[in-house]
Amino acid sequence: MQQSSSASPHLLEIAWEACNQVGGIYTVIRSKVPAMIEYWGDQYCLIGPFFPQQAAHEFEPSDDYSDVYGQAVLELRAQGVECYYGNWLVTGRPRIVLINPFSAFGQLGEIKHLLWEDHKIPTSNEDLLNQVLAFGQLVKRFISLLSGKTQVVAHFHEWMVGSAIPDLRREQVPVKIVFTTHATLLGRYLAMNDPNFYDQLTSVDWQHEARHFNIEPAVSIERAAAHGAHVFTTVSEVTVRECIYLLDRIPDTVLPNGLNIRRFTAMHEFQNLHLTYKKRIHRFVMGHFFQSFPFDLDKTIYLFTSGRFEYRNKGFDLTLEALARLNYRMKQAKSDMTVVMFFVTKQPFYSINPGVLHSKALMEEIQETCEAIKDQIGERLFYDAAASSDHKLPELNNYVDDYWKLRYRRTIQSWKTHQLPPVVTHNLVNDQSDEILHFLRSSNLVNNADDRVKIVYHPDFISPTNPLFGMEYGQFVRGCHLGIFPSYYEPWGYTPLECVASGIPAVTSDLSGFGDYVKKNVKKHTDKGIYVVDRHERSFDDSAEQLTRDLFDFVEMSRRERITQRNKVEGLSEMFDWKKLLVHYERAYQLALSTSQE
Ligand code: G6P
Ligand code: 1S3
Repeated sequence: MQQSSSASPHLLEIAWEACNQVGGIYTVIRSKVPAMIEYWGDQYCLIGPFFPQQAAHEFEPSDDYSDVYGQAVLELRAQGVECYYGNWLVTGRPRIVLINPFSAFGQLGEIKHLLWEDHKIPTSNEDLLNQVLAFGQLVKRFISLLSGKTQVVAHFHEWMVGSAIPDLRREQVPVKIVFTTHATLLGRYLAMNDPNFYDQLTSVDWQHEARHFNIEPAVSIERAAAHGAHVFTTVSEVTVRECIYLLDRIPDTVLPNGLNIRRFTAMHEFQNLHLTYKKRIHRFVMGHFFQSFPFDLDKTIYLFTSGRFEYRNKGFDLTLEALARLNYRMKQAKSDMTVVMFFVTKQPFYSINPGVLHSKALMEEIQETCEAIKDQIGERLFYDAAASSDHKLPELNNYVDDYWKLRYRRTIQSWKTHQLPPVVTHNLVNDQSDEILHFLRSSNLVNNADDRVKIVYHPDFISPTNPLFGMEYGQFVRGCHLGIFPSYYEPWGYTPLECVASGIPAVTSDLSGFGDYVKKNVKKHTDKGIYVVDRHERSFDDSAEQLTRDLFDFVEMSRRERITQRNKVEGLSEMFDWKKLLVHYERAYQLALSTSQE
C-alpha cells in the first residue's frame, strides 16, 4: 500500500547517520529505504547532517524544489542556513535534506543557554556535542517550517538528533514525534564497566552514573527526547528494560531491525557463492599458514567474529575462552578437523606485519611459477602428442626448463619457515596491552602446529582494497562457515542477521536483541543454524561451556549436514525482511498520529 495523497501525512526520518556512515543505525536507515518508499512514496524524506566528503559520494542535489520539502529547504536557506535537498544515492534513492550543523555554530552559546534555561539540559564544549546541538536547532527550525505546510510525523533516531525534541514540544509545533533509541548511553557505559550490569540495572542512579562517566549532557538529551516524544520506541525487548530503568519511560512499542533481503530464485546459488568465496579465503589461509605447516583445507572450518572492538560487550572474551576449550577438546578427541577463527575488528595499528605480506607475496610467486610450468608442459606435450605416433604419456619432467625447476625450488625454500604463523596480521600500537593478544598468549593459543584451533586476528575491517583478503566484507561472510557473536551488551546486533541473510549459520546470545527475538520467535533455531548462547543469569563459565559444546558439535558435522543447515538458515532470512518488519514502524506512526498534540 502506498500513501500518496497530499492530505495524508508526510513522514520525516531524522538521523545523524543518514548519508553519514558511523555504525549500526546507518544500516537500519539505509536498508529500510526501499520498503519505506514502497509504503510512503513521495511523502517520505530523510534529514541528515551535511558533511561535504560524505555528500560528495552519496548525495545528488535536486533542481526541483516544488514540493513541501523543497519549499521548506528554500525558506531555511533564505534564513542563511546551508542546506540541500536531493536524493540519497542508495537503493531506493530516497529524498533527503542535508543541513550543515556549522551554520548554527554562531548561535551555540544561546542554544546552550536556552537548553539549560528551558529544559535543564546541561552542556559542555565537546566537539560532537556542539555539532549535534547546532544540528538539532536547525532541524527544529526546518520542521517548524514544514509543519506549516502539511501534517508531519517526525521520526528521530538516537540522542544525536534528540535535542530538537524538547523545543518542538515547548513551542507546540504541530508535529507528531516518534523517538527511537538504539541503545541507551548509560547502558552501554555501564555494561562495559560493570560485570553485574544486569543485576544492578534496577537500582542505577542515572544522574550519578552519567556524571561519573562524564556524559551527563548526552544522557540528559536522551532522556528529554524519550520523554518529549509522542511515541517512544526502542529496537528490542532487551533494551526495553534499560529504557525503563535508565530513561524512566516504558517504550510504547518495539521496532525490531531488519534487512533488505534479496533471495536468489535458484536455491543453490547462495551455496555456490559460499564455495567461491571459501576458495578465496583458502588462498589467504595457504599464504598465512602453509609456510609453517600445511593442513587439509577440505577438513577446515572457518569461524569468524566481527564488529567494533568492545571486548566484553561484543563477547570477544567468551568467544576466546570457548575457542581455547574447543582446541583442547578437539585434541582430546583426536579430531582431524582444523578450525581457523578470524577476529575482524578495528584496533590502532602501525602497519600490516611485513612478514605476513611477504609470505603472501611469495605464495603468489609460487603460484605464478606453477602456472608457468603448467603452460610450458601443456604446450610442449600438445605438440609432441600431435607429432608422435607413440600413445605413451612422455616423462613430463623433461618438458620443464631448468630455469623454472630452479625457481620452483628456490621460491618454496625461501618461503618455508620454522616460525609459527602470527596470530595477528598487523603491528598493533598497543601490542602489549591488547586484550585479545593477552588472552591468546597467556592461554598459548598461538597457532602451534598441533593446535586444532588456529587464530587470525585482523585488526582492520575487510574491504576490497585491503591487501590481505582483497574482498568485500559480505563476500568474506559468505565464504565462512559460522559467525560467532555471543554479545554481553547488544541492543539488536546486525552481524548475526547479516550471516543469516547470506545463508551462513551464526551464534548470538540471549542478551542481544536479535538473539532474544530468535529465541522467542523461531522454533528449533539451533537446528536451523542460529545458536543462542544463554548469558542471562548464567555465569561466564556456564556460557563458555555451552558455546564450546555448540562449536564442537558444529565442527563434527558432515559436509552434507552443513549444506542442509545453510539451506535452513537462509530460509529464515525472510522473516527479517523489512517488508515483514515494517508493520512495527507503521504501528508506531499510527500511534503517534492518534495522540493528542499536548
Ligand atoms: C556449497 C557448494 C558445494 C560445496 C559446499 C562446501 O554447498 O554448493 O558444492 O561442496 O558448499 O561446503 P562446506 O561446508 O564444506 O564449505
Ligand atoms: C546500535 O549500534 P551499536 O552497534 O552501537 O544500533 C544498532 C541498530 O539498531 C543495533 O543493531 C546495535 O545493537 C546497537 O549497538
